[in-house]
Amino acid sequence: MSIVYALFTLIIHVEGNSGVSCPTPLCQCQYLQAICSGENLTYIPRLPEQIRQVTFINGNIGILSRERIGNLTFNHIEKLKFASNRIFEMKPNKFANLTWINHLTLSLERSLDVFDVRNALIDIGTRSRDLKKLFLVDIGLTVLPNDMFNSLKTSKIDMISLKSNNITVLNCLSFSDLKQMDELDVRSNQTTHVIPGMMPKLRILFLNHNHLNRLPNFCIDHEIKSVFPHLLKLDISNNKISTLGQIRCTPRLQSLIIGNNLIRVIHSDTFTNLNQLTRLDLMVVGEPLKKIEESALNISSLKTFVIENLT
Ligand SMILES: *[C@@H]1O[C@H](CO)[C@@H](O)[C@H](O)[C@H]1NC(C)=O
Ligand SMILES: *[C@@H]1O[C@H](CO)[C@@H](O)[C@H](O)[C@H]1NC(C)=O
Ligand SMILES: *[C@@H]1O[C@H](CO)[C@@H](O)[C@H](O)[C@H]1NC(C)=O
Ligand SMILES: *[C@@H]1O[C@H](CO)[C@@H](O)[C@H](O)[C@H]1NC(C)=O
Ligand SMILES: *[C@@H]1O[C@H](CO)[C@@H](O)[C@H](O)[C@H]1NC(C)=O
Ligand SMILES: CC(=O)N[C@H]1CO[C@H](CO)[C@@H](O)[C@@H]1O
Repeated sequence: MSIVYALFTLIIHVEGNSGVSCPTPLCQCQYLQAICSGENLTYIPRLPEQIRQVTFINGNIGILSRERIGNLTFNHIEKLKFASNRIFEMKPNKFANLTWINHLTLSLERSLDVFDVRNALIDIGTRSRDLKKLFLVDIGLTVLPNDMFNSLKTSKIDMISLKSNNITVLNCLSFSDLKQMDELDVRSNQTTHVIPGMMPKLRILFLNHNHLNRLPNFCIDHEIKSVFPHLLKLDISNNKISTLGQIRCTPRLQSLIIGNNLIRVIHSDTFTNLNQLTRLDLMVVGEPLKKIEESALNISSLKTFVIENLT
């Protein structure tokens, strides 16, 4: 039965697509990729069969619905990107039939409602297990609903970028059901607080260009357990951190980028728990940094140390 069904859909698929050529000048197609753009991009056109990656940029799409996205269901779309298409509404189920998606990007769609975005993730999460990378960049996110990413817990998601939004509180509990998360990028937001939440495989965390005035707490369970036991790289530069205590609960940290904060003194015990640190970047700590206490930089694993403008 399932073989018959598979053959049947295959035949429909092949027939359905044969002879569809690239809808120029709306789109440019090259090998597996199509890029569609411009003022005349008010709908989603049908694309040649081989297309697996599609970008819609600088269009005027307005509303995304299942009907309007229907033309994409003839392709095996793996990477889908919408950037600056004046999308202001996303109807339920729009992505439900796109079961091969592994990269999704929504960027510069500043009129989107956060609940529409959450529902889009539900569409994808409930149908596709393949989603690996999610980019929600510069779409005006401020407060994330607690269940924002819940639907992705059965997916293979390993990277989320929330770059260039206006998120003030980063609640890591929102990600703790996503067991494969390797990288989280929250740079260029307005984050003042990070709520700790276990992310057992997280290796890379970007928190640079935010409004943090202290280093987040990476410890739970009475300060003995790390929330990010595998964190290798932390970029927390360009914040408003004025004092650094002893950095704790990041046992595997190899690269710490901490420049451009308001730190005045680096105390001798600051890095003593970082036994695997190989790169420390204090670039342009500049004006405020007056003193590095003796032996603070006595880190035997250190290979690269960057500093500038120490007065
Ligand atoms: C959009 O379509 C109109 C009418 O077909 C055409 O005159 C115009 O050149 C198109 N604009 C672009 C950017 O392709
Ligand atoms: C699907 O694509 C065809 C051809 O590109 C177009 O004429 C049609 O309007 C599209 N359908 C929708 C629902 O946008
Ligand atoms: C999309 O999926 C629905 C069921 O979820 C189905 O009825 C519909 O025919 C599908 N559309 C296409 C174009 O495959
Ligand atoms: C985000 O913050 C910037 C700078 O403060 C502001 O100009 C912009 O309007 C804010 N956007 C939203 C969606 O709140
Ligand atoms: C540097 O640390 C080592 C042990 O890690 C210690 O033996 C040594 O005395 C320290 N040197 C200074 C100058 O503090
Ligand atoms: C501190 C910081 O860089 N905040 C940025 C967050 O992202 C918005 C863009 O959405 C910028 O305007 C802010 O400057």
